[in-house]
Amino acid sequence: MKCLVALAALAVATVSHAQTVWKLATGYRAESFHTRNLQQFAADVERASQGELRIEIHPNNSLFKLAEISQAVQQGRAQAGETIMTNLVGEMPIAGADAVPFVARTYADARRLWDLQRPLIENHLAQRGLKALYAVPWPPQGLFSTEPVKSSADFKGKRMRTYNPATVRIAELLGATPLDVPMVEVNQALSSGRLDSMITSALTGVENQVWGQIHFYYSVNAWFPKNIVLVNQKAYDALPVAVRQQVAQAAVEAERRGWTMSESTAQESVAELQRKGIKVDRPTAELDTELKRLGERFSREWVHSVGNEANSIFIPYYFQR
Ligand code: PCA
Repeated sequence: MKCLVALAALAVATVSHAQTVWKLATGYRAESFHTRNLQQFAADVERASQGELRIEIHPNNSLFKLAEISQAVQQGRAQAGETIMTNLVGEMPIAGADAVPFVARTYADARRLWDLQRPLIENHLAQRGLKALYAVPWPPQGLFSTEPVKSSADFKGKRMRTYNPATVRIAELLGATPLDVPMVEVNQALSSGRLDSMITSALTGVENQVWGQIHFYYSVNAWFPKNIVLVNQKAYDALPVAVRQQVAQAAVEAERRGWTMSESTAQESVAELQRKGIKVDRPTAELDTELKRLGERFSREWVHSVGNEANSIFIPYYFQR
């Protein structure tokens, strides 16, 4: 009898602690700091919820390709995903705010920009049945080149790697030919001689071991693109209230931790490029002026195409410091 009662109690306990498993897709490598941060987030959630929610991470485009992730989460084909925020611009142009060149030049700027952008993004996501958990920037975007670059004339007719609409437009404005290459295929594209230059973080250069072909890195700190971690709202709402709070709390911590990881990775990566023989330099005065002018033109076009929401970020960003 005693044994039966114990068994029944065990069954009740098992039912009330039914485990939910979320699949979380990301387009970046398992070793990348964004993914390590995700692993920590998943571990925190599992521990806080005492195993009620387990988040299974599928890195490196293995479950869905980077470009498909937000749609897959929206359609519930994965419960959660991490993508680069600029992948959302087709549906919410304001997601491109962090890729407008020369707006945010420091981590503190990037933080202020995200604080202003966040409510707008959350609102657009909510209309699509999605919820933002947290966002973390990539280190600042610098210019890599196989040959020295003195001015914008050096890009004419050359092939520039792109990863979002903003980098495509920049390549066009520089007179280069844009070539879309996923982050995890940069090394391959360089090795097969398909690229002359690219704008991305020093970290992405390190992860792709670009030193075989790339010999120059100019720290132009052009912008801080962010990755965003999304969850399907229905999947979130299906969790017990306590678990929802644990997820939200772990997300706050993941965001804080991710920004710190990004900043320390930024410095380490530039040093690593240098150790591998890449010449790290500042842009020439001429290139610097040209890039700033390009940035202004890009900003004007961007504000014009996005409209009101762009102003609602940029006006406080520039005037309410
Ligand atoms: N790395 C990613 C996005 C921004 C970055 O620094 C990439 O190059 O695709």
